[in-house]
Amino acid sequence: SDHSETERLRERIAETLARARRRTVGLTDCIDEAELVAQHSRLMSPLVWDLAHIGNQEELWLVRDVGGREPVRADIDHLYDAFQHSRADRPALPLLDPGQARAYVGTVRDKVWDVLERSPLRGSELVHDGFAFGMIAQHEQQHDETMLATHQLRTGEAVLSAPPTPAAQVRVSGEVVVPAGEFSMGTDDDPWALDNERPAHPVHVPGFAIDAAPITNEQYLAFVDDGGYERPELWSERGWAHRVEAGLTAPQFWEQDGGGRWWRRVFGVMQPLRAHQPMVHVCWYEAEAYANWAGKRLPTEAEWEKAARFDPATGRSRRYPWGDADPDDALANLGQRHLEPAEVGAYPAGASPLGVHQLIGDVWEWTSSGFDPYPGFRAFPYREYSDVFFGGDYRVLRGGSFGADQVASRGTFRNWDHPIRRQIFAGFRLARDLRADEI
Ligand code: AVJ
Ligand code: FE
Repeated sequence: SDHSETERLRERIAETLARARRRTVGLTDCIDEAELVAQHSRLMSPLVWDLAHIGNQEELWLVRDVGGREPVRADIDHLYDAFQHSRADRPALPLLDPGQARAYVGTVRDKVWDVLERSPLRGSELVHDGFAFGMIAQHEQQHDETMLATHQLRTGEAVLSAPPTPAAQVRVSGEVVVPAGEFSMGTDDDPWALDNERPAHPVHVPGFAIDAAPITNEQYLAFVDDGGYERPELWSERGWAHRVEAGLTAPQFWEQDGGGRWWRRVFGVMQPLRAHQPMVHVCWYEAEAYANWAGKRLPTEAEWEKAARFDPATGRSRRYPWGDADPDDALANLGQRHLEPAEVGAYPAGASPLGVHQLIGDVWEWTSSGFDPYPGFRAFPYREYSDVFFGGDYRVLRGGSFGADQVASRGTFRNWDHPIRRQIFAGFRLARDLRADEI
């Protein structure tokens, strides 16, 4: 019945919000107060800013807007408005201290439980199918992934731990050909899809080949060993200028010892470079140079999404490479269940019908596309989520990393960042046009 369906939705919202909060608490309870307020990198906020910002967004949308309640702390809105202060400037603000921030997010969440209990979860567009609650859960999880990146940048003793990633079950290599044809990109009916994923629209994609798996450490190391970082002809003009200015010589967090062996620092622990693990922590320019070296290119966003969603048997675009079912731990490496990407071949059940593996989870994948609106885009519910970023100097990333929660990862989900950023959990796979004899 309608009634029990609404109650099931209410329960799913409560679980999704609670999962996000457990993660937020885990990321902020494991270090001392001095480290919560410290600036671990000028690219990142102090963790205590993310914490209170999570509460403030939740207050703005769920307590005040959906709930119609009195503000909890209207006086602090400006401190936690991401557009008023750059990340680098946030440590100097009169922020809530860790104890105050914890109390604040707790007070807000208690009110949200009450708002959720009373919401019909339909009626206005904002609450229809629980959209606003889903949006706020995605917001918290996105900041949790940002906080996880702050943890990776932090120096000092390791504080996070997780079980090892599953081993490869199958050998995956080479490319998959995706035949030419139209597919439906974006969505109208995924209830928690954000504004930039909408509306669904047909896109004709010429035939292309795409790597069956993300580029691994071993593959990327061959580029490094072949002088990839010393050969300007492999880089675009802007890419080379950035390579020189930033002094890039290898992916972030890679270190070579005196014996020539490569290591990777993973949340404070040095580990020998794992050959078959998808590589992570490169900027878009490094991905572009690798592609030039390999004689290939990055996929466009439409190519990536077609590879991830198009079902050749029915012609339909699905939610995930494996179908419409939610991810689980046999399908994808998501949700900070592990602290690194899993080896190529670790998720055969998560492959697409054409045999493209690990599109969802493990690493965000750089595409060649800038961040632009789909035809018919409408900003909802606020311009500052997507609209103000369209047409800027951004590249779209797809798929979600080991640090992305399933609520913020799906075949239509769009992430974006500046082409110089590499503290995010980003890698890539390559694509190419088909040769005449392949069409
Ligand atoms: C979509 C990941 C680029 O973190 O800047 C968080 C998500 N928007 N708060 C970001 C977001 C507002 C956004 N990204
Ligand atoms: Fe935010």
